[in-house]
Amino acid sequence: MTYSGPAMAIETTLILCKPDAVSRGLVGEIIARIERRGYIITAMKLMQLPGDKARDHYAEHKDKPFFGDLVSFITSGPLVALAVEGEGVIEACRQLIGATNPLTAAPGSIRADFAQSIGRNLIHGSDSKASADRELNIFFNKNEFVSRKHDMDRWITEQR
Ligand code: IDP
Ligand code: MG
Repeated sequence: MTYSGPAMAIETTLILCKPDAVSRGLVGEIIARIERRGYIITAMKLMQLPGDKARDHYAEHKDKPFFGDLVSFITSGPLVALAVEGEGVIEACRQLIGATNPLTAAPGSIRADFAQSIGRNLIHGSDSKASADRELNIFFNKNEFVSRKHDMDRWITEQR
């Protein structure tokens, strides 16, 4: 008998390489870690975020003391927004990213490997399905997503 665990749903999450990641030249490093895990990018853009979208994206933090700094920072330069698809991708990306404070982020996570400070922690990843749906709408129009398959073979060898 073969074990078959519960089928996990294919999800999409929003990843942001924040302005510090773009300025430090870490976008490729971040994307490489996501791609090598087998997740696929279904939308991507380099953009400078307008203030209203930044306030909307971080609305849950609007009453926190750091909200002003957070909005000025995220709008201060170009960021790279990505929609990333795969089984369990929301939780998996949170693990790849590491805890909010780089000092307590797990060794090997992006924040532990490349960041020092909570206000310059390089990357955003949605924290739930509801957040992902809400945030993806802020960054992408429906027609900006491409449909892709996990069909690596035909991209490595010609299929005859
Ligand atoms: P997350 O990015 O790990 O989901 P959140 O708690 O959602 O963390 O906070 C959003 C962002 O706000 C963080 O990534 C970080 O850049 C910033 N932030 C969170 N807490 C603080 C703080 O106490 N001081 C300064 N910035 C903070
Ligand atoms: Mg968050």
